[in-house]
Amino acid sequence: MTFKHIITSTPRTGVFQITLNRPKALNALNSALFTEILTALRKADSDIDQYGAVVITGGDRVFAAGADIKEMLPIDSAQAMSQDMLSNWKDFNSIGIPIIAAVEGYALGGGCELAMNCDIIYASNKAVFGQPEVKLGVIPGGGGTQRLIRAIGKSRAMEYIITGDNFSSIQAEQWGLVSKNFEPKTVIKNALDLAEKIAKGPRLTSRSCKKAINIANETNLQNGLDFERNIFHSLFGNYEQKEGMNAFVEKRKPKWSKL
Ligand code: DAK
Repeated sequence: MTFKHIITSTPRTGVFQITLNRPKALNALNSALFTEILTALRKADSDIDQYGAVVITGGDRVFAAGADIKEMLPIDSAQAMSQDMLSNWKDFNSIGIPIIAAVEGYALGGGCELAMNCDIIYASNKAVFGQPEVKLGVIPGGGGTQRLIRAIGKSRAMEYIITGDNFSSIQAEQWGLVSKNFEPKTVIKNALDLAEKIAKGPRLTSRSCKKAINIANETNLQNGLDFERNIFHSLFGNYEQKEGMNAFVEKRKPKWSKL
């Protein structure tokens, strides 16, 4: 599988890495690039024997400075609506494999939204987040108004989306948007370590964790609890549940891979 705007690799066993590769445009997310991300994600998602986790990164300098402004500039609202512009972003939500964003430098606009689409965000302590769309005369369109409020609360989301001001990775960690901060240029390594740890674990079960946690953002507590219990029940009898519980009883390490 060859791509123009991303590089894919398998740097660790079970780990699929996607590196955004439009450095001259600060990894601006044009529609072709986003389609490539989805294609690559589907590939990793469809092969649970090969892959247990994904890392998405922009490399050591920048994560992504947003959707491609030059691509969007000439579009009018009739075209945006008739083409359902960038609507394939929602397909990201159907990916079951855990995804870690490794953020260095700017994660702005669609870049911040791409990171928030991922399941875990690791970032450099010098990384910069923001939803500056208001300064372009638009609002966030890739989930920013919906996901930022859930991550950092209403008052902060209002302040930063309405002003378009950036916020630091240190703030992002304190507010719960970022899971952990690291020294610059060490984020990818730390993200790969985490991805490898997840990939070495029970892969069906980690996907089930992801599914259940994501439901919490989308439904009320009672429905979420019902959903969680249904997933819990459904896991009984599968290889990972038998192996995990047998290993505990037999006082040995579980062997998660059947290969
Ligand atoms: N789009 C296109 N090109 C970009 C870009 C972007 N978002 N960001 C940077 N570039 C390009 C610059 O035009 C420049 O290109 P050349 O002039 O060299 O050809 C090159 O990258 C280097 O940028 P700068 O010269 O500006 O670099 P600086 O270090 O001076 O500044 C910066 C870095 C990140 C502060 C600055 O580039 C900047 O402010 N960039 C724009 C940030 C921004 O406004 N981002 C939000 C874009 S709107 C949706 C999904 C997603 C979205 C919408 C809908 N749906 C699912 C419906 C998302 C929308 C957005 O993200």
